[in-house]
Amino acid sequence: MAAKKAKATNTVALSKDQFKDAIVKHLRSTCGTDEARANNQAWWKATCAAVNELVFDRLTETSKANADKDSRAVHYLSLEFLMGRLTVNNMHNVGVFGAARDALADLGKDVNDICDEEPDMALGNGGLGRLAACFIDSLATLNYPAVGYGIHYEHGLFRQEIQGGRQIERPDSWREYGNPWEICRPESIQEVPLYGYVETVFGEDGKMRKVWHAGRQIKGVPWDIPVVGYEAKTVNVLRLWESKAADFFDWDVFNAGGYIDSQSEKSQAEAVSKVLYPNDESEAGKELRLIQQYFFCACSLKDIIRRYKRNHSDFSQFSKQAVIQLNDTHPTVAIPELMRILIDEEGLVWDDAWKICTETFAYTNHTLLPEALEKWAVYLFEKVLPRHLEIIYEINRRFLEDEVEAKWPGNDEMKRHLSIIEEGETRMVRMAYLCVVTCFKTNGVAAMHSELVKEDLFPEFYELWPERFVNVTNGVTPRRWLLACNEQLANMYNETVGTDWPRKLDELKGAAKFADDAKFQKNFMAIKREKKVELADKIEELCGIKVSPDAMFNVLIKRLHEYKRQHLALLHILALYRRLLENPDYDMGPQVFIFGSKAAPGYKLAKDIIYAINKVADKVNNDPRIKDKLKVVFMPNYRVTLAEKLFPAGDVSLQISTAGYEASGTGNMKFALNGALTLGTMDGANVEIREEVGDENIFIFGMDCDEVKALKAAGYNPWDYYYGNPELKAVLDWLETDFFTPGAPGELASIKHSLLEGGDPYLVLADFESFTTQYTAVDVAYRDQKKWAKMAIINSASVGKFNSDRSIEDYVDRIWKLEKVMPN
Ligand code: GL7
Repeated sequence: MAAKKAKATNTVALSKDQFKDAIVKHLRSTCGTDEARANNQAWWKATCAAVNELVFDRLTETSKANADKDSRAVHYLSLEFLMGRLTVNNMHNVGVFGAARDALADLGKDVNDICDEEPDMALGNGGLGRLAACFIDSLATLNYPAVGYGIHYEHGLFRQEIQGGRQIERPDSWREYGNPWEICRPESIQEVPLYGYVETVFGEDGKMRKVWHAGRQIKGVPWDIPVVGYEAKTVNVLRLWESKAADFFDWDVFNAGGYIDSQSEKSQAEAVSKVLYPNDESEAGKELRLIQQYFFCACSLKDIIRRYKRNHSDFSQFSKQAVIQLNDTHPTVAIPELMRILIDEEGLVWDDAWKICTETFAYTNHTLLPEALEKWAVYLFEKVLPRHLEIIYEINRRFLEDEVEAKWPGNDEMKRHLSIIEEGETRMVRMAYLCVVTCFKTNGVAAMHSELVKEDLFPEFYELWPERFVNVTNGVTPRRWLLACNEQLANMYNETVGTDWPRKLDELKGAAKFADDAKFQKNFMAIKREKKVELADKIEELCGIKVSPDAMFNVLIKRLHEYKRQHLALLHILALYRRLLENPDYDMGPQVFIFGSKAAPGYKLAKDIIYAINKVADKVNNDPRIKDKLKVVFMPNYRVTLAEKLFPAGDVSLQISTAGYEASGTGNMKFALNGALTLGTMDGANVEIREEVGDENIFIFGMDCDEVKALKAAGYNPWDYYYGNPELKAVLDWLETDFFTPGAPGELASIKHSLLEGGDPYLVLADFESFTTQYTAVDVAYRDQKKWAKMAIINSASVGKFNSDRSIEDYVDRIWKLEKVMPN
């Protein structure tokens, strides 16, 4: 096995001594210091530079091979890439982690301390952005030609501080002191027009043309982040655009003494890539956000076309060479932009341009939440992108008059219903409709979600074009989410099933036959305990709370949203606390509830829920009466780096969204892979996890999607549940007292009100009883450690399907039709 691993990497990897020399060299030549004076930051940068010697060579080789072969490539357009840290992952992928660790140790440094210097690259909000990061890792690992395109935000997702139990948002500055992984490419700068008006002109040939006279130009500067495939020769690129003023400096204004004025254009232009919008699953609805979307689509399309033109003199082969995947509707404006380029700049006729667009674009839907389905006011489009609005109108006219009319003749109501333009007081562009009308494929992200996309979200479009709708179940990269974050379990698997599993995750299945083996169970649970000890230390360091690694760790980590139902878990905690107070001998094993979550800054109730968790935690953790049987922890600033500590340490993975609302989830996959048992609803990918691990190795509770729909249709009344369950009533009423907020009654009341007067839109009260009942079963199961070990092993060994490499192969097979270019 060891020989096999060496063979895969020894052509390029460095030995420990070579690595040591490289670090020392870079301390001097790259960082301008030496071993005696360098601080950890310099050691980190020198280490990255040493890794980059391998990475950059492969990057150049990959792009040369792609150019030489003129290969078809996927262009993954995403407003978010939640990369986290890159150093450890890149070391693993390039095959030098061991050499680097040993080299640093020889130099008196601990690899973990050095890698801890790296700030998270948090250019995303949550699951959607992290999925994009996993996908580009898999694309490189599988040697597929691919480019990720996004925005080089100066500030990523805000840093969360907790003060007095409340969330405070602080700016994130991930590249304040430079980032060794990115390369600026001034040779590929693009200009982006904005605002202005459209003129109709007639050429000498009598043909009509449209000319967009832009009111402003901004510049897009590309920054490339290498994306290293695991034990693969491919290094792809994530290209992120930074906005700059087109004329960097207005000298006339400056010379006339107007320094401030000359700076204002600069700062306006730079505002475009300044911050990531922190809204998760809700529409941002701001002019700047539309400009962000257009800015990165325009830059990316110009880049794609520039590359295409190196080998082609017309557009006849364009859709054979390029497939563009729209990661949700955020990059939809790329559609009218490509039409504009082809017609206005390249001189194609409408039908030819349209054919190219419909063969080039594909769209992934990531949510059914109505508030997350983007709509842009027509007047805003008219102001910022006047030519694009004309194009959208024309796409819509042809769609309604040709396709809708043919299918539903004379049906004006249907035309109104399916129109890309929504009529009303403020006319709106429905971006998802524009996607479905244009794209050759529309996919959902889990089997159940893809069915709902067809049945509930786009039923008429599905009737029109059933062949366009496909499913691609999400996945996660096992390199980051097992190999790099859980070295102990990774090593155990190396010894049990060999070392191919980081690519072929199905191989873990080989470990399932040891699920009953006492020795294997002991080792597996010892590793879990080790990861729990590590997490307990972190909890004490960050929160000052002592938790026992022998307690059951229940973990709920994801963005805060009512549909994700963190408050359902909170009500359950209150119920347990109450039971313990009423009966100190109440029979339960010691339990720790661990939350990690950011709330969108403007989402009041979400922030109230964070506050409530912290207030309940204060009380519960310091109540001697319950003898440490229950602990509640809210870990501040949940992000990829913290997630890497939490997933390996979880015993119970809470996936408790209202059925039908969580499109997929990906944390559910990371937990199962690391041996946690899911307590979840029949929602998103939970459904498929259950299929893989078996009904007896997962705890399902609550209503399924059909039951949710039926209850809503019948008229849901949360008061029935309030009056029907005395324990539920008691814990809800508790929130109104000052028990958790001494001297300030009512501070937690907004949660109760949202669940009663507010109508409880996500059916928290309806699922409460089933949740608490199932939790008792989880507690009982956990106390039988042999049984639990068996279930945990089966979970970890059975989730090979959720490798993001499999997702990518599905995309390639069903949508992208790519061929591998680099040899392995
Ligand atoms: C999301 C879904 O909510 C989540 O269930 C899914 O796993 C993820 C990736 O497909 O996409 N949709 C969405 O808008 N966000 C998500 O995380 C922010």
